[in-house]
Amino acid sequence: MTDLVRYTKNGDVGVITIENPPVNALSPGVPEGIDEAIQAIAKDPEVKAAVLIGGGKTFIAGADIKEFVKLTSGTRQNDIGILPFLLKIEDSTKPVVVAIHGNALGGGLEVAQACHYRVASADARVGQPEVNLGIIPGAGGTQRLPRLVGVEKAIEMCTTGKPVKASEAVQFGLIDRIIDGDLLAGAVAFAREVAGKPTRKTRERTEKLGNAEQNAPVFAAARESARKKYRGMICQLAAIDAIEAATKLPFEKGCEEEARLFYQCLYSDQSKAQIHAFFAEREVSKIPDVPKDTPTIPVNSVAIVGAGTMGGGIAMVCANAGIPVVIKDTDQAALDHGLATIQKNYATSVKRGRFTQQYVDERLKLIKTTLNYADFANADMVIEAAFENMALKKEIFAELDRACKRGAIISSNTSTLNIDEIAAVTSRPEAVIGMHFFSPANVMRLLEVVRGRKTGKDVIATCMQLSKKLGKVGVLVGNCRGFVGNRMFLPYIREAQFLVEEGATPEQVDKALVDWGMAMGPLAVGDLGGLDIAYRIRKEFRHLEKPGARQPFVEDRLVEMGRLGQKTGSGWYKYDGERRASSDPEIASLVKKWNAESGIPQRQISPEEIVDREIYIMVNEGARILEEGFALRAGDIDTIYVNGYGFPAYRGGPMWYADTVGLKKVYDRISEFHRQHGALWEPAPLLKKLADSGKKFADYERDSARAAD
Ligand code: ZOZ
Repeated sequence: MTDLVRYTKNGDVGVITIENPPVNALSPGVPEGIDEAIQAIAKDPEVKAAVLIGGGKTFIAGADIKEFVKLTSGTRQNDIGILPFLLKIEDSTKPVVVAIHGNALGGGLEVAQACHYRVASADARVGQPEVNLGIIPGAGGTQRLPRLVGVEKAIEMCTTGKPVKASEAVQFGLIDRIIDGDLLAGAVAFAREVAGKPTRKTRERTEKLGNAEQNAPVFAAARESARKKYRGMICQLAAIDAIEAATKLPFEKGCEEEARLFYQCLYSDQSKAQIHAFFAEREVSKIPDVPKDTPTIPVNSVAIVGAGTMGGGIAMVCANAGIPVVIKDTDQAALDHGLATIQKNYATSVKRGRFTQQYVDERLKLIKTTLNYADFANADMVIEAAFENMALKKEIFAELDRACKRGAIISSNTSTLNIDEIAAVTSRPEAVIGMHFFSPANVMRLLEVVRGRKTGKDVIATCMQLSKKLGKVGVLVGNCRGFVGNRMFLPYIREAQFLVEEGATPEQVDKALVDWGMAMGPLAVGDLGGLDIAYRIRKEFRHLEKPGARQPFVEDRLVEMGRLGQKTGSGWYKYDGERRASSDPEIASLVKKWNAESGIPQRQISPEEIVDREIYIMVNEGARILEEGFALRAGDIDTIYVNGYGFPAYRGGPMWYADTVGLKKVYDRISEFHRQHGALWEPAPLLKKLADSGKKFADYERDSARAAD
């Protein structure tokens, strides 16, 4: 056997164990090792059946994604070659039982499908998540899965990419038996039950494939829904095509079609971008001066200041992770209101089937309220989520310094204020850090962890670890105005206003960006969050703008008219009682009038120019952030944008996207905008440097980054 696969015997059952930590990916050596074991079993008259199982925490989590990168970058020539070895498993005359715990994902589930029987622990997860990487199953999954679970379920699993629990998969025939207790022992016993019986080859099964007439409307509906739900993405449609091939072609031909579509997707820019996003998300936890073995502080209880929208959302996040929380506010009415909102949000989740009532009752028991800081005395961590005002935060932090035990982490959820200034009012700035959750906190995956000048490394390590426990993607950023996400987002929403002030309609601006892949247009986003928020920030920080720099004016006027967005029924759009947007003729005439008064020349603006200006203004700011060291890597900025700002994963994030366009081209276009629109478009020095030397943001490594100071 190879080093990655171990073969042992348990009496008359051969046990093949994959030992390729951490996730038992199908790296080179794993298929070969399994193949050798299957051959050994075939030759051994004592062995009547086989069990295939994962060593460590999981079964196989899929193909080795690093091998895909080698293929597409040209450092590996041959294909991945998993298909032929799966045929050999399936052709074994002695039954092969796969025993699944942890995850059987992608190529891992495809291996399982080629085995004759599948048993699993109840909490194991099985899925075809390839679409999250912009590809489709490439080792027969689109051909065998519909044979096991039917066309509709196969389409659902391959297009959503969502894994299902084994306890659910047993109901639709993907798993044959759930094993309670010791999985290996249960699987060996199962193997003995089926030993000697004729083996069933999945590829020869046809009973669930349906016929052309039944399938036609299913495929038509699936394509229509995929086009809507996954706007602009190609892999979901390719997965549907491959599954349709399973229903129309013999297995071998279907596999050829699957391979063609698989490679088409794999070599696409979309897949390269999504694979980048996958690895970038895992890279964020690597902080050069905070190594993996940095000691962490146990966080077994959290105290939250403020029962408003953010405080309540953060309380739910903690409770969902099993951490008890106490929320403090200044009066009982605020606490009652906050708690009622939390209860309402949980009730909605129960109604939608996301949580059971029992789960919610348990979570609610973990949430307490108080009017006194004295109840913070035992908290391991505080998250302050009060109103965004420096004087108020300073007052609160001085109180927290008095109330909290030594060793507690004291964090702020501020999105705009200076963490060092807040930390300076305490006697322990090393315990102070920013935990910038995004709204709604219980939904959004992104969490910016903001490092102050004096923040302790143990505090950083703890917050990064905690973010994972809370189900968030924590990204360490430096302490600059707006941190990373909002620092780039402010120019983006400002540019959207300039476009309107030059003659584009709000609809044209938003549509160009939505068509390009953004989850929402920038003006609609403003309406959703409330135009008064950006208004306040603009006013508060106006003195820091470059003197004489162009300022937008239309949105300020909308706010001054009381058009604050969705909450007032009108902003850039008007909204009905269900908060559905429609174009507002009043806006069109107001903007026309104001624009005429402003003297700004009016013109038609193409969708291409709208997208270039919107995305490149962010990229330019991102380049500054990177050079100034407020983000550790370009990939960290991409992770922030894909997880917190509705940036399409299939474009990889703003910095990756700029790399794919080519930094010389991006620099030239930004220089053109600089000539046309002035100082706000001054190209970032790093962008120029990389463009001149033919490099990419992905190549850029700063010697010392402020996020790592
Ligand atoms: O890691 C989580 C996960 O979701 N992994 C990806 C699962 C996935 O997408 N599988 C499908 C892969 S594509 C595929 O299988 C295509 C296919 O059909 C085969 C095609 C064959 C071609 C035939 C051509 C005709 C997971 C849920 C598994 C675990 O989550 P955790 O939070 O516990 O751990 P992570 O995410 O921090 O990961 C730990 C380390 O493992 C690395 N890793 C994970 N999955 C990998 C992988 N490396 C390579 N390949 C994978 N599939 C991950 O990068 C991390 O590494 P470090 O260095 O950051 O620790």
